[in-house]
Amino acid sequence: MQDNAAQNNSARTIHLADYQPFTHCVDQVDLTFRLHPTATRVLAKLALSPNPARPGHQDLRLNGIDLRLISARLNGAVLDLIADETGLTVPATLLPEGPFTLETEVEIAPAQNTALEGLYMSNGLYCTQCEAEGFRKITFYPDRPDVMAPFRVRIESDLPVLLSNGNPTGGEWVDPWPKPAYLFALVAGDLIATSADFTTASGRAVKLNIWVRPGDETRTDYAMDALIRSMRWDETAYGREYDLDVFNIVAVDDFNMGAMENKGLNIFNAKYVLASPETATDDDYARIEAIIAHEYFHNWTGNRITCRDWFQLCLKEGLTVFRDQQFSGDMRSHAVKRIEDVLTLRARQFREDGGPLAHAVRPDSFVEINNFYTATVYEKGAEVIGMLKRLVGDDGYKQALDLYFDRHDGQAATIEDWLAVFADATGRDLAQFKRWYEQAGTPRVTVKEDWDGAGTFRLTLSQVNPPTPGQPVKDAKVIPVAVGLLNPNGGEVLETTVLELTNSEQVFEFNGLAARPVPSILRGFSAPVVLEHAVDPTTRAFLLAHDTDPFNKWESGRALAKEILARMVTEGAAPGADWLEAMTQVAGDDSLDPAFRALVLRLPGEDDMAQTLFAAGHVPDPAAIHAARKRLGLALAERLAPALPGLLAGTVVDGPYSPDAKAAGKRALRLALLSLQTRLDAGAAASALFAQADNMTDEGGALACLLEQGIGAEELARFEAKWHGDRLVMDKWFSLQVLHAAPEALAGVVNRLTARPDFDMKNPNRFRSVMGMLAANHAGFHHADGAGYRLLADWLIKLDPLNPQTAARMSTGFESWSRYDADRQGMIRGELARMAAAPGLSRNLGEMVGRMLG
Ligand code: 0A1
Ligand code: ZN
Repeated sequence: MQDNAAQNNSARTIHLADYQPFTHCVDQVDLTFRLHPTATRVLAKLALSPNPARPGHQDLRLNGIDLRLISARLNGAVLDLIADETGLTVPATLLPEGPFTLETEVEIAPAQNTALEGLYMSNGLYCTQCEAEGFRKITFYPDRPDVMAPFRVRIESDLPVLLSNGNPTGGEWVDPWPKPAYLFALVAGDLIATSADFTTASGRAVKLNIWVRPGDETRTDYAMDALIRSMRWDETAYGREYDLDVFNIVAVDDFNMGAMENKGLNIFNAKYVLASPETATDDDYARIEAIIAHEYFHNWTGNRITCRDWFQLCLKEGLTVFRDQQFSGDMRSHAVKRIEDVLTLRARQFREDGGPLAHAVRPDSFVEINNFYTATVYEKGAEVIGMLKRLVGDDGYKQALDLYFDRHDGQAATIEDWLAVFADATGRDLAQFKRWYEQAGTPRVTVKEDWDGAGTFRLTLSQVNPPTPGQPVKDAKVIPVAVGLLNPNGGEVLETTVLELTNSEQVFEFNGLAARPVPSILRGFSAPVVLEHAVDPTTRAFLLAHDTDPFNKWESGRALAKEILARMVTEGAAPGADWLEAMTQVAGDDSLDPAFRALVLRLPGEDDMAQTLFAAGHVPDPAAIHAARKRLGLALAERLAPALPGLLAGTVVDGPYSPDAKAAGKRALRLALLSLQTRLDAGAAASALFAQADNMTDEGGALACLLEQGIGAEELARFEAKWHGDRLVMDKWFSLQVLHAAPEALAGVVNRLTARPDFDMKNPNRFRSVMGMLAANHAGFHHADGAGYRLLADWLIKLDPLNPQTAARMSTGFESWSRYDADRQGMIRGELARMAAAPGLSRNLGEMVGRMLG
């Protein structure tokens, strides 16, 4: 009954071009669950009819994996059918011409389901994960998103809390909204709810419940507050109301991803629900707010309007990420949120786009859909919508979205449908824009300036779209480039204006200028591109001081830091004076938002530097990058030394802890300064903060400052003694040690941690705390002895038979192999080949490894 990886290893490629509607319509689904850890019975009664979109008398093919078929009946008469490895076929010869009912009974074993897909058990709790294709591990069904049906669910069990989708009615859960099977959910167990009442704009009373294990109910207030704010925001910003009488959220300990938007019953990784000041950091609070909002927003963008097929995944994910980013910006600071989003985009999506796993926002083929829940589909998908909004304007965007909800409510839609509403609402031709969905790779935009000395300034913009796997040649895209012009005194002479780059090269002219302006290009990061613009350090420092666009103000400091680091690595240069001076100014400028100052003071990451150096034609040396970054941090600390105590004193937050953006920004600045101070005082200030901290931001942040400098063993032990009973906090304890281990010590640290009894590889959070951080510790993972590569491969091979989804996700640690020198390339390819040859390799990990090997 257990997922047999070898069995599923039939690597069949699915193509978008082969799409066909399903042969039948499902008019009603009735499910009965008799729960048992190793012998759950699932009775499914499906009301079916031939689909007019597929004329002819067709066989009925239902998906089903690891199901023991007990019985099947057609219109009440017993059928003698045998299921194969992937499903069940009822031949057309047995089917009537019109509507009919099919009843099946199957047995499954949730307690043995370590893949966490389908129905499984987590710490005594029954729960489900059906996206993308998990429902077929629960019952025989057309498990595809374009088959939408109303569901009724009955759960038979002695457990106190029994939940499914929709409204509880007469001992059943009834969901009136037709939905695809991937949005089905069931939860059963010993749970406690925190509840609240919400009334929608049109007066519907909704009961909100957040269900957690007994003892955790003290940590649900923030999630509830975020949910209520999300519901209100969707009403005011998009005119979208909630559409059931109850909205349930459940926190589970074992979950492959962040959370899941099942209709009326969102299931969350506990990490993104539970928060208290003592156990969660400011970043945790911000992520909880964003993910609660994301899942809630899916109710319209994903559930009411879903995807025709999995190639259209970005239709729901790109749009929902875009909406949660707008929400977080409204709740906090748009400037800070934009900078953080771009940092993530570059770290994850640009990295993906520049390597063997590059794929289009809407891919046109896949082997395993679970491998396409990627930064490209999610984050680049959101960027594409941001560009669309910029091109059609705020009003055009609003009209298009209203039309989208009107036209496609209750449907399973496509990217063509999405673009058509924009074309119809605004009259704009989007044929060229569609390339953003179809072509992988990060465009490079080059800028050249020309000043004629007589009032005319010209910008020549050109674009190059680099080749990616399977897409050697590309056409020019439409790229919105937001620009502003500053005069030499720092005043703005041209407000933000969007230039539309549609050809491979175009000239844009600005007339009537009194003096040569300083251009601020790609304001707000108006397109997901790499900008190549030769700017001298003095001008970068000028823009850092004067740009009115907060994103570009930050970006100037960032570019300066990266250029200096690059020269330190490649030429052995000293830390640049312009940058040190500029950082001193920013650190002491109380007129700037502390959160913004913290972002400016944060040094570029080592993986980011490797990416940047590689793009500039160098072979990145991880050890040299690590050493240079250390030197740069020390130089900045020494430069700021006289001011640091005063600056640190200025960041003390008075009063009890509050997770709001203002207080969090101050704490972020304090930790950025503390990281510098710790380079000078042997950890005195960080130890003091650690000892007196009353919240996890300070406690964990101070510990990180110490570990970063190779000290803090005593604090680490105190942290463990205090928190050993708390799974989520102990995940941080694991992560911090791995992330901050010295390069040569990393393998030893990982081996020590994985030998502990509380390293439970079946728990994805714990596995990621160690293995995710192993790959994130750039200099350690890429240490020349290859121990990091071997360790990650060993553990992926061990995890794959238990949880192929998480093993496949974590394999992206290897995706950037082609940047490095021949020795490292050889070692990584050797590990990839070793994984490829592992007996019984899953389709998930098999596809990833195959794509990385090329
Ligand atoms: N749709 C969810 C993410 C999700 C995707 C796949 C999963 O299992 C394979 C689980 C969750 C979201 O966007 O939040
Ligand atoms: Zn989503």
